[in-house]
Amino acid sequence: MTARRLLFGLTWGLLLSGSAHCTQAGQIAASHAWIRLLPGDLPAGGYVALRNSGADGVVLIGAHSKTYASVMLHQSIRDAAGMDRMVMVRHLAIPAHGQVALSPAGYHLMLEQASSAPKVDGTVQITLDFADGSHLPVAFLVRPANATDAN
Ligand SMILES: [Cu+2]
Repeated sequence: MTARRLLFGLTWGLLLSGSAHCTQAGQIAASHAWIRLLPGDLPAGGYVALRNSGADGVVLIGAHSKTYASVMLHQSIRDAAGMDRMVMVRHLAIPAHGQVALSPAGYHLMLEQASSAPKVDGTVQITLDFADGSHLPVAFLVRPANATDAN
C-alpha cells in the first residue's frame, strides 16, 4: 500500500467514524410518532415530536416511506379570511437544544397513495429527511380516525 493510499484510507475512516454524531439526523430524537388513519382514500396524517440535542440547528426538509408513495410536509393554518387550509413546508427548523412537534393542528406529514393498507395498532416506517442529506427512520404507530394527540 502506498503512503498516499494509506492516508486516504485513514482520512476516510475518520470521516465515517465522525459522521454518526455530526449529521443533523444524529442530533434528533423522535418520540410520540403516530399516524391517524382515515377511511377510504383520504390522506393519513403523520405526527411526531422532534427534539434536537445538538448545539447546531437542524432543518427537516421532508420524509419518505415505502408504505406511502406520497409523503408531504404540510402546515395547517387559518388564513386572514378565517379559512383553515394547508400549505407546503420546505424547511422546518428545529433549533439547537430545542424541539418541534408535528401535531394535528399544525405541522404534519400528509400521507397518500398507500401501497398496502396500514392496520390500526401496527406500525409504518417513515424516514425523515434533513437538509444535510442525513436520514432518520422512525416507526409510526397506526391509530384510528378518532385518535387525538393527547393519548
Ligand atoms: Cu396536509
